[in-house]
Amino acid sequence: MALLYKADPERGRQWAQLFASKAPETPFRLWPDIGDAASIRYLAAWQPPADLTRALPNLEVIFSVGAGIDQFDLSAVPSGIAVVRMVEPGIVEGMVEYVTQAVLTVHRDLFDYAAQQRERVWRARPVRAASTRRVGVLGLGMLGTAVLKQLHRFGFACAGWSRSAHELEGIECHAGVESLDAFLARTDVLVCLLPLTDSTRGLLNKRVFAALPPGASFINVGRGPQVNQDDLLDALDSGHLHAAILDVTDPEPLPDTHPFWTHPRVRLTPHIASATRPETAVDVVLDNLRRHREGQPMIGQIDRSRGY
Ligand code: NDP
Ligand code: OXD
Repeated sequence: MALLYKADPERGRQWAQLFASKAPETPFRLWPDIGDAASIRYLAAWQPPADLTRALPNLEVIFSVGAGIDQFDLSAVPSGIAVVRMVEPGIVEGMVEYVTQAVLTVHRDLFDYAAQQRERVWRARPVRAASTRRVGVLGLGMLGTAVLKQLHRFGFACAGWSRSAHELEGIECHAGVESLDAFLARTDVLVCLLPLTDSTRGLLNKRVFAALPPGASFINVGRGPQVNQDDLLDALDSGHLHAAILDVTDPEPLPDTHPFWTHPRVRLTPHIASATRPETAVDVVLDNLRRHREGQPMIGQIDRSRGY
């Protein structure tokens, strides 16, 4: 009943040490040294091996080493193999930090001050109260909810949007396509924390940007293909949108010639908003292994019909 790890080798070594100390009875293999392929029942991966069913004939569970599972081709994963996304406190903490700094960057006019600095201009702008800035988060899952709770503590006027109805104290919750326009119309800073699925691919397009109030800003920490990048560029260049902070793009990295690299009102980071932390992730995986052995539902098991 071995677990095979196939992702970043450096982190894999940390997983190996943690497994050795916390669960010495569970054989741990680090890709590409898989040993007896028939003994591998669990795979923790960013990308599974090609020809999965032949490579690992007795696989029972795939754990994504990230919160997203869109990197997997689910059509190549037999329905009997459970797919589990990473639900662990380290990812949440990192994402709350990243989105908080991004919202504060916009809120405290740091794009304007960067432009002023380039021109050697020393001029103060009025400081707005957080309560007058309306933040809207697309996605009310593990990450969207944690981010909104922190932004609510800062005093921002907070709203979220999801597929099904949610209730969160102090946060205006919208659900479903029919409520998207109302959500966008009240949003000065839009944050995307949606999973990439057939329904969210290309969702952030010119129609959505036009539905935001003039001067709104956009932060993407979901996935690059959720955004029509040409539409985003047009919305920035027309002045309708003030700024964009993008941790994810399509492709990653963008080609050298892409206008986002040098756009004065775009800030890019290389998909680092948040990352799984081995020290907390291994506990979650070990708990899920126990649940799986005992026939209990695993935390983070995805619903294939929804795609997340
Ligand atoms: P969850 O599965 O916990 O939450 C997803 C949320 O999105 C849910 O609220 C869900 O609605 C909502 N949703 C899904 N599809 C739709 C839709 N079509 N319309 C409206 N709402 C929808 O995911 P997480 O919060 O854990 O993670 C979100 C994403 O963040 C990941 O999939 C990944 O892409 C990205 N991510 C990025 C990282 C980075 O470093 N940039 C790091 C980690 C994650 P409902 O509640 O109704 O189900
Ligand atoms: C993730 C990511 O999904 O790193 O965890 O994007």
